[in-house]
Amino acid sequence: MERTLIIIKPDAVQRGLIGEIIRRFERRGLRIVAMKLMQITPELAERHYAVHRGKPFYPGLIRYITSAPVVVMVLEGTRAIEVVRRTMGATNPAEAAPGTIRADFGLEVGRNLVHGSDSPETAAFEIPLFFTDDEILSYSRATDPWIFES
Ligand code: IDP
Ligand code: MG
Repeated sequence: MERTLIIIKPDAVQRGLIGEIIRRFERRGLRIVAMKLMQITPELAERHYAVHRGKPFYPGLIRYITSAPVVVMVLEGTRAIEVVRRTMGATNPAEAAPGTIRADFGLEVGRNLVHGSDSPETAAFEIPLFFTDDEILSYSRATDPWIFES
């Protein structure tokens, strides 16, 4: 069972899309194991996006992600990292497949609504930036046997 970090970015929160985005992950069967509303500080943004430091879009990216509140979540499920990335769509909404979050609600790469960890290593790095161990819950749902085969 994999875990992945999701950020519902400032544009999605401002546009009233929190529920719509959570709904897509929830109905997929992914289990929410941590969730909060917060405003990302420049220090946290720089740690989270350290791999992009020095790129032309980096200053704008830090401004964007710190500009207003976000919802951060940890989702758990079978191949959760890949499933979430496919549900989000390609980084640039103009190139994302129809039916994905980024294609259905976005137009530009700098306003692409949602973040999801891109690998198990990235998820292991990102999750502790946003959540302490005791903020991540272990629980089962009555529906789990109808979603997970074993
Ligand atoms: P990802 O979010 O799909 O993993 P990354 O390449 O890791 O995409 O880029 C991180 C974020 O930086 C993107 O989600 C997007 O918000 C922003 N970004 C990436 N490339 C560009 C760009 O060329 N212009 C503006 N923003 C960009
Ligand atoms: Mg990325």
